[in-house]
Amino acid sequence: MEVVGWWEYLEVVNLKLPSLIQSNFFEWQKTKFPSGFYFCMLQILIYMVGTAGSGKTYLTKALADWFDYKNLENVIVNLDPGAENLPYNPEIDVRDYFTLEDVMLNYGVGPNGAQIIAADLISTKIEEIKDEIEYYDTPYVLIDTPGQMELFTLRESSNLLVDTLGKERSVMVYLFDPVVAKTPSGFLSLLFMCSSAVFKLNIPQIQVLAKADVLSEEEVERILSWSLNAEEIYQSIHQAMERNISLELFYLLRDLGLFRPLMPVSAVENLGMEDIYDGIQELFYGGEDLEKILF
Ligand SMILES: Nc1nc2c(ncn2[C@@H]2O[C@H](COP(=O)(O)OP(=O)(O)O)[C@@H](O)[C@H]2O)c(=O)[nH]1
Ligand SMILES: [Mg+2]
Repeated sequence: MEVVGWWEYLEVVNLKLPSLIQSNFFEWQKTKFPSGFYFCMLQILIYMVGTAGSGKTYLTKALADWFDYKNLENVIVNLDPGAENLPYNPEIDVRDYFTLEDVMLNYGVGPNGAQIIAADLISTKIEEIKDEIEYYDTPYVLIDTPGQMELFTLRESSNLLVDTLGKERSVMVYLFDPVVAKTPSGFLSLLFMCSSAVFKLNIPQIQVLAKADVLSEEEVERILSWSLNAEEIYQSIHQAMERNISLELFYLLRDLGLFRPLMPVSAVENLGMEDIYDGIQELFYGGEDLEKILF
């Protein structure tokens, strides 16, 4: 039996992952291919998303190292054309197609204009990036997105990219900047921002409290309690701000499913990598480890 890429197979049967899981697809697949060959190694795309300086690039490196340590094959995609001194060597790099400097020279614009043009230019290289990713065919693809979050989340080219690479195999790791998340109003703002990323890109999200090593234990606990409880953050905001904010707003956020436990992570201390991995397994395989399902 020839190895069939999972994406080709999905195209043939036209099924989406959730229905595969519900229909006990993996069990069916084992009976279909009793020789022990299981083709369906789902290639999962992990997008790192967060505000500028929140730690996306360093978390990409730390997670890739952890995957390597666990013998989980992975590749890194750098989507930041302005990246300098990356801590990792990306297998796939948008800078191979163009850099921020190229854009500034060719279009006669400054760095801000170039960032926006570059974000849109990515849409012209999607097929090439897709081919490169599929050439590697590793179960995990870590995608480091451009510095400023809005360059990725608000541009139409990102929707096109996520769609073309495959929404059904995509997850976003959203990084809460620890310094911003420390204050109640900062935390609430980040909650709005991460929900805007979900609305725009329409893929599942794992929320992490980045650089947790720079916070005290009490600060981490307080931020985690806000992420779990609408009333808790409402009370804190009420105390800290002069203005009245309706409790209904917090209930709305809660009912939209935005209050989810934040995972503290640190690229410096290698904290939380397993939690991210478990979160991904939970999303795609209902908590079962991939290997347990396939073998
Ligand atoms: N203390 C600490 N610093 C970090 C951590 N991750 C990143 N940084 C630092 O934060 C800065 C921004 O990180 P970077 O990953 O480039 O952010 P990005 O703009 O979101 O990609 C860098 O100077 C990193 O050294 C972390 O887990 N702990
Ligand atoms: Mg970066």
